[in-house]
Amino acid sequence: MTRNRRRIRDAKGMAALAGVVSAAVVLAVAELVGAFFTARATPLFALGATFIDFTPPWLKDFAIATFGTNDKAALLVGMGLTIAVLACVLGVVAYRKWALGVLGVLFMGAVIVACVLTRAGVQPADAIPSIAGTFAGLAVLRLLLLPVWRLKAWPEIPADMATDADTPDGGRVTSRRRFFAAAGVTAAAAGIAATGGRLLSAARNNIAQARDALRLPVPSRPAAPVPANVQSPVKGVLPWLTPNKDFYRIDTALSVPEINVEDWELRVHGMVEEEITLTFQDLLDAELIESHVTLTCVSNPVGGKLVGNAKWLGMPLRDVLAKARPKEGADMVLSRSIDGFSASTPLEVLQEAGRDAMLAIGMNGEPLPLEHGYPVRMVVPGLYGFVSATKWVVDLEVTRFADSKAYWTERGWSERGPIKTMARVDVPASFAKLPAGKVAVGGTAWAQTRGITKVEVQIDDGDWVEATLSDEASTITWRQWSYEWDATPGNHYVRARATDGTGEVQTDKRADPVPDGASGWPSVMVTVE
Ligand SMILES: Nc1nc2c(c(=O)[nH]1)N[C@H]1C(S)=C(S)[C@@H](COP(=O)(O)O)O[C@H]1N2
Ligand SMILES: [Mo]
Repeated sequence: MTRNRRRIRDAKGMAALAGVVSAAVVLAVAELVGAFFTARATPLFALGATFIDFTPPWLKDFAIATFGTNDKAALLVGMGLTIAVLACVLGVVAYRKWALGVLGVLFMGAVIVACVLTRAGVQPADAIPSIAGTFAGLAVLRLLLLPVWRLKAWPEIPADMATDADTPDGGRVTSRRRFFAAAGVTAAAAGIAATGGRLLSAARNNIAQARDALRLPVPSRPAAPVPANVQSPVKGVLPWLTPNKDFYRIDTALSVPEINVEDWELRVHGMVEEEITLTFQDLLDAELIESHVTLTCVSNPVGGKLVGNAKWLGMPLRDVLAKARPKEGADMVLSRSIDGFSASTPLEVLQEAGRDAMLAIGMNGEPLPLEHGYPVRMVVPGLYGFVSATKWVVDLEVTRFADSKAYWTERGWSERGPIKTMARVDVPASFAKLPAGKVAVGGTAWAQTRGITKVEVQIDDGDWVEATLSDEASTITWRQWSYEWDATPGNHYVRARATDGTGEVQTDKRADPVPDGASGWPSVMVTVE
């Protein structure tokens, strides 16, 4: 390669690096300044949140199927890579034609500001961190490109010189080494600024501490006692009561909303005789109930783990609605979270006496964990989470299905979501290698509000054989089961199906999660040696 072509290639590489470092500065400065603004208003989170809102059902499904509950980490990594590639291109463009580069950076800045300002609950001032970041990034891009331009202007000076060189015009040409050092120091400073911003915002708004200090009241109606043998005797079947730390988490919130209980308010309005507003203190003072309820996500594939069982403490939604007195003709409650998610729940379900639908403040004896909706969420037995379990809930609008659509309904999912009867095989695991002889098979099954009355197991194409059911705590919790299989050498399929309290047998008809929940029989393939 001739020396000149090499210099051009080097210069382009340096310009691309300058672009990436500048992009890091945009994000870091916005993060630092953003510590003093709404927590969700920094560029990375606003971009990610906007992307999530435009996610079509098949992509959401794919993301959950591929990354499970790490879907958010995957999104952030994907976004980081996309931003890096764009920044390389912008760096080279700015190097070639500065004015065009400036336009490009300002355009990206405008996109970021638009994403920030369209989030729920932000104010115009929340654009300031992104604007500050954009201009800081532009300044750094200019500073880093200056030596690259000088290098181009003086082709007679060897590009790989060890130190800076004087030029005949009385100026200096920075060495490549100095350029890389400057880029490295700037990138490190950006990393420190971003981390500092995160720490600062955590310190300024210490919701985790407030949560730890919160004492929950004693319920007026405690949970019904749990029978002794709800747990399947088979080792490896997940615990009947899901610990909070293991409870699946599904939501569109890229950063968890941080709400002070002093600021929390729930507005109940729409087709009601009396509009009411509840404070957190009102909830603490109300007659609370406690109930074990199994939550299930509509995105759960057959055999999947997006289901969990906890003891919830809260105010019956029936009581909340009784205060507001819904008007004739209303058939739905649209619940909204502070970050713009919404769910449509049939009004009659929320008013049903035996249902235990509630505004929950406690989960397994603790205040709700931040990721599970602190300080207040909805819990509605029998319905998938996307149409009922609004976390960080702040608004209930009594309305009609004909008049309003919920978040996921607007994106191709169903407007209603009763949970389908489903069995799951936990043990043995898929592709397990087992010794021949007695093999313990076990799992769980759920059909919230109908209950589970039978679980059957089928080996390969053999007869369906009844499994042993563990005790039932209630029809709104899952029920575990076990079965002893006399395994013979070879590859085998182990299938299961449940029968619910109405006598209906779980369908073998396969359906994808979109639009109203997966169906089909779970099946694990094992090798017996
Ligand atoms: N604010 C908010 N609430 C939400 C969601 C959401 O995206 N945002 N997702 C719902 C869905 S799809 C499910 S399955 C449940 C999951 O609750 P969990 O994360 O506590 O298990 O929350 C529901 N509540
Ligand atoms: Mo869900």
